Amino acid sequence: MTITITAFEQSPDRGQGLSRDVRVRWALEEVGQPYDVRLVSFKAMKEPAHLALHPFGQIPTYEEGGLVLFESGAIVLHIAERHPGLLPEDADARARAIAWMFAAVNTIEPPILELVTAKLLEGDKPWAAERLPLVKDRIRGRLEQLVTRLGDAEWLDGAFSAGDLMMVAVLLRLKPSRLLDEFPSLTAYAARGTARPAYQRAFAAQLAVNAATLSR
Ligand SMILES: N[C@@H](CCC(=O)N[C@@H](CS)C(=O)NCC(=O)O)C(=O)O
Repeated sequence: MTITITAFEQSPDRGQGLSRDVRVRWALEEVGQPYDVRLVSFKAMKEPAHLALHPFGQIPTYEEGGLVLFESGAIVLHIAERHPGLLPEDADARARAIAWMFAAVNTIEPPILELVTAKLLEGDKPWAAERLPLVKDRIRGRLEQLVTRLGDAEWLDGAFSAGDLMMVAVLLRLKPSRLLDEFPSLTAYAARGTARPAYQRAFAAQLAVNAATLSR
């Protein structure tokens, strides 16, 4: 069955790979599933046809036969459960890998998103300069805990899993702020993720879209 995902017609990051379709592309590349991409504009995302797929008018979405999914974490979990390669066979190890997926989107990503809000949406507020260091320190606190848990390991829990895929994708969102540079072991962890051929293919595919739209 054909898999179709949605992505930005023109990503605000101009192809730096920070938009959330990249994690879905990456998962599909890891498990060797071909997929089609339907590009949507910001305007189209808020129109009924797209809202029928995604109640919040965002990307990515995932369509496969009669199945429609939204939320990048849920989509990656669906892919990982349907195809071998992203979740361990052992039931306990599988549960732990899924816990890391939740940790990525539920514990690490929220303070990172707060930073985006503080800079882009609230940067002109009179209290912005005072708030920014607090937001950054909250991220640092979480990253320190992650450093402790990762230790000298290559991946978070044994072999590379969907938990690492989601965690690396979330950490990459720190690129513009350079906060990740303060944590060499996490920088190296993210680099191991982005060195994977599946990530490289996913990144190249989204970059090609953005390069094409920017050159128009
Ligand atoms: N929690 C959602 C967040 C989806 C999301 O924020 N998508 C962004 C692109 S990365 C988007 O569509 N932004 C446009 C908008 O919200 O209008 C997920 O992980 O899929």
